[in-house]
Amino acid sequence: MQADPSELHDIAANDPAEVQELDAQLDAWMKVNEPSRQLQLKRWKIYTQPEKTVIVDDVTTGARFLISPCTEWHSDENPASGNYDGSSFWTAGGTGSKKAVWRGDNPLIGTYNISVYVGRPEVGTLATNAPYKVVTAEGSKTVVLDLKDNPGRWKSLGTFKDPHYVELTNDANGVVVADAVKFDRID
Ligand SMILES: [Ca+2]
Repeated sequence: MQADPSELHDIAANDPAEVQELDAQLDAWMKVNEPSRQLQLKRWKIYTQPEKTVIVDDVTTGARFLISPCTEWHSDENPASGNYDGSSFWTAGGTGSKKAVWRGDNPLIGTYNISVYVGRPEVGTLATNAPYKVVTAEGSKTVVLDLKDNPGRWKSLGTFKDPHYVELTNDANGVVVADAVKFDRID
Protein backbone atom coordinates (compact mmCIF):
# COMPACT_ATOMS: atom_id res chain seq x y z
CA MET A 1 0.00 0.00 0.00
CA GLN A 2 1.30 3.41 -0.88
CA ALA A 3 1.11 6.01 1.84
CA ASP A 4 -0.09 9.52 1.13
CA PRO A 5 3.04 11.20 -0.22
CA SER A 6 2.16 14.47 1.43
CA GLU A 7 2.70 12.84 4.80
CA LEU A 8 6.10 11.53 3.85
CA HIS A 9 7.65 14.30 1.80
CA ASP A 10 8.01 17.98 2.37
CA ILE A 11 6.98 19.12 -1.08
CA ALA A 12 7.90 22.73 -0.46
CA ALA A 13 11.45 21.75 0.52
CA ASN A 14 11.88 19.19 -2.25
CA ASP A 15 10.42 21.18 -5.07
CA PRO A 16 10.28 24.90 -4.30
CA ALA A 17 9.92 25.76 -7.98
CA GLU A 18 6.69 23.76 -8.15
CA VAL A 19 5.33 25.53 -5.06
CA GLN A 20 6.27 28.89 -6.49
CA GLU A 21 4.49 28.03 -9.71
CA LEU A 22 1.35 27.01 -7.80
CA ASP A 23 1.50 30.22 -5.75
CA ALA A 24 1.81 32.27 -8.91
CA GLN A 25 -1.16 30.47 -10.44
CA LEU A 26 -3.23 31.11 -7.33
CA ASP A 27 -2.25 34.80 -7.30
CA ALA A 28 -3.17 35.10 -10.96
CA TRP A 29 -6.51 33.38 -10.35
CA MET A 30 -7.29 35.72 -7.45
CA LYS A 31 -6.37 38.79 -9.47
CA VAL A 32 -8.88 37.78 -12.10
CA ASN A 33 -11.60 36.31 -9.91
CA GLU A 34 -11.38 37.90 -6.49
CA PRO A 35 -12.62 41.50 -6.24
CA SER A 36 -10.31 43.87 -4.41
CA ARG A 37 -11.04 44.71 -0.78
CA GLN A 38 -12.09 48.16 -1.95
CA LEU A 39 -14.54 46.73 -4.47
CA GLN A 40 -15.90 44.24 -1.93
CA LEU A 41 -16.58 47.11 0.48
CA LYS A 42 -18.16 49.19 -2.27
CA ARG A 43 -20.49 46.32 -3.22
CA TRP A 44 -21.34 45.75 0.43
CA LYS A 45 -22.16 49.42 0.83
CA ILE A 46 -24.42 49.39 -2.22
CA TYR A 47 -26.08 46.18 -1.05
CA THR A 48 -26.70 47.28 2.54
CA GLN A 49 -26.97 51.03 2.07
CA PRO A 50 -28.50 52.01 -1.22
CA GLU A 51 -29.33 55.40 0.27
CA LYS A 52 -26.49 57.78 0.84
CA THR A 53 -28.40 59.72 3.45
CA VAL A 54 -30.10 58.15 6.44
CA ILE A 55 -32.28 60.38 8.61
CA VAL A 56 -33.36 58.90 11.91
CA ASP A 57 -36.19 60.95 13.39
CA ASP A 58 -38.05 60.58 16.68
CA VAL A 59 -41.04 59.16 14.78
CA THR A 60 -38.89 56.50 13.11
CA THR A 61 -40.31 53.10 13.88
CA GLY A 62 -38.33 50.01 14.78
CA ALA A 63 -35.11 50.02 16.73
CA ARG A 64 -33.66 53.13 15.12
CA PHE A 65 -34.70 55.64 17.76
CA LEU A 66 -34.73 54.74 21.44
CA ILE A 67 -35.37 56.82 24.56
CA SER A 68 -34.87 55.62 28.09
CA PRO A 69 -36.46 55.61 30.52
CA CYS A 70 -39.27 56.37 28.09
CA THR A 71 -41.60 57.70 30.81
CA GLU A 72 -39.10 60.49 31.54
CA TRP A 73 -39.14 61.88 28.02
CA HIS A 74 -42.04 64.10 26.93
CA SER A 75 -43.43 64.46 23.46
CA ASP A 76 -43.67 67.89 21.87
CA GLU A 77 -45.87 68.32 18.82
CA ASN A 78 -46.43 72.06 18.86
CA PRO A 79 -46.12 73.37 15.28
CA ALA A 80 -44.54 76.58 16.66
CA SER A 81 -41.59 74.56 18.00
CA GLY A 82 -40.10 74.04 14.56
CA ASN A 83 -39.37 70.38 15.21
CA TYR A 84 -38.09 68.24 12.38
CA ASP A 85 -41.16 66.60 10.80
CA GLY A 86 -43.45 67.99 13.50
CA SER A 87 -42.36 66.36 16.70
CA SER A 88 -39.58 65.74 19.18
CA PHE A 89 -39.01 64.46 22.71
CA TRP A 90 -37.51 66.47 25.54
CA THR A 91 -36.40 65.94 29.11
CA ALA A 92 -35.03 68.17 31.86
CA GLY A 93 -31.30 68.51 32.44
CA GLY A 94 -29.82 66.24 35.10
CA THR A 95 -27.16 63.64 35.72
CA GLY A 96 -27.14 61.81 32.42
CA SER A 97 -29.50 59.03 33.50
CA LYS A 98 -31.87 59.84 30.63
CA LYS A 99 -30.76 58.82 27.18
CA ALA A 100 -31.79 58.94 23.56
CA VAL A 101 -30.13 56.84 20.86
CA TRP A 102 -30.28 57.14 17.05
CA ARG A 103 -28.92 54.47 14.75
CA GLY A 104 -29.41 53.04 11.27
CA ASP A 105 -31.17 49.78 10.47
CA ASN A 106 -28.00 48.42 8.87
CA PRO A 107 -24.39 48.85 9.94
CA LEU A 108 -23.13 52.16 8.60
CA ILE A 109 -19.90 51.38 6.76
CA GLY A 110 -17.84 54.23 5.40
CA THR A 111 -17.26 57.87 6.22
CA TYR A 112 -20.22 59.95 7.29
CA ASN A 113 -21.03 63.55 8.05
CA ILE A 114 -23.34 63.40 11.04
CA SER A 115 -25.64 66.24 11.97
CA VAL A 116 -28.51 66.80 14.37
CA TYR A 117 -31.67 68.87 14.08
CA VAL A 118 -33.27 70.68 17.00
CA GLY A 119 -36.04 73.27 16.79
CA ARG A 120 -36.94 75.65 19.59
CA PRO A 121 -39.67 73.98 21.63
CA GLU A 122 -41.17 76.13 24.43
CA VAL A 123 -40.46 73.53 27.11
CA GLY A 124 -38.25 75.41 29.55
CA THR A 125 -34.69 76.65 29.33
CA LEU A 126 -32.81 74.72 26.68
CA ALA A 127 -29.33 73.39 27.48
CA THR A 128 -26.30 75.23 26.17
CA ASN A 129 -24.17 72.10 26.58
CA ALA A 130 -26.17 69.16 25.21
CA PRO A 131 -23.74 66.23 24.92
CA TYR A 132 -24.06 64.18 21.71
CA LYS A 133 -21.81 61.12 21.81
CA VAL A 134 -20.97 59.52 18.47
CA VAL A 135 -19.93 55.88 18.88
CA THR A 136 -17.96 54.35 16.00
CA ALA A 137 -16.09 51.13 15.30
CA GLU A 138 -12.94 52.83 16.60
CA GLY A 139 -14.22 54.53 19.75
CA SER A 140 -16.39 57.47 20.65
CA LYS A 141 -16.36 61.24 20.65
CA THR A 142 -18.70 63.62 22.46
CA VAL A 143 -19.69 66.87 20.77
CA VAL A 144 -21.36 69.52 22.92
CA LEU A 145 -24.01 71.70 21.29
CA ASP A 146 -25.70 74.89 22.43
CA LEU A 147 -29.38 74.21 21.74
CA LYS A 148 -30.21 77.92 22.00
CA ASP A 149 -27.80 78.80 19.24
CA ASN A 150 -29.44 79.20 15.86
CA PRO A 151 -32.17 76.53 16.25
CA GLY A 152 -34.19 75.00 13.44
CA ARG A 153 -31.38 73.81 11.18
CA TRP A 154 -28.98 70.90 10.81
CA LYS A 155 -25.89 71.24 12.98
CA SER A 156 -22.84 69.15 12.18
CA LEU A 157 -21.22 66.92 14.78
CA GLY A 158 -18.35 66.24 12.39
CA THR A 159 -17.11 63.46 10.13
CA PHE A 160 -16.91 59.90 11.41
CA LYS A 161 -15.80 56.53 10.03
CA ASP A 162 -18.09 53.50 10.47
CA PRO A 163 -20.48 55.13 12.97
CA HIS A 164 -22.55 52.82 15.15
CA TYR A 165 -24.93 55.25 16.80
CA VAL A 166 -25.44 58.71 18.31
CA GLU A 167 -26.43 59.06 21.96
CA LEU A 168 -27.69 62.14 23.80
CA THR A 169 -27.99 62.23 27.58
CA ASN A 170 -29.45 64.82 29.93
CA ASP A 171 -26.06 65.47 31.54
CA ALA A 172 -26.61 69.14 30.73
CA ASN A 173 -27.50 72.55 32.21
CA GLY A 174 -31.03 72.64 30.78
CA VAL A 175 -33.65 70.83 28.75
CA VAL A 176 -32.26 68.49 26.08
CA VAL A 177 -34.26 67.75 22.96
CA ALA A 178 -34.21 64.50 20.98
CA ASP A 179 -35.35 65.16 17.43
CA ALA A 180 -33.61 64.01 14.23
CA VAL A 181 -30.10 62.82 13.35
CA LYS A 182 -28.77 62.67 9.80
CA PHE A 183 -26.03 60.32 8.59
CA ASP A 184 -24.62 61.54 5.24
CA ARG A 185 -22.23 59.09 3.61
CA ILE A 186 -19.39 60.92 1.87
CA ASP A 187 -17.12 57.92 1.16
CA1 LIG B 1 -38.87 65.00 14.70
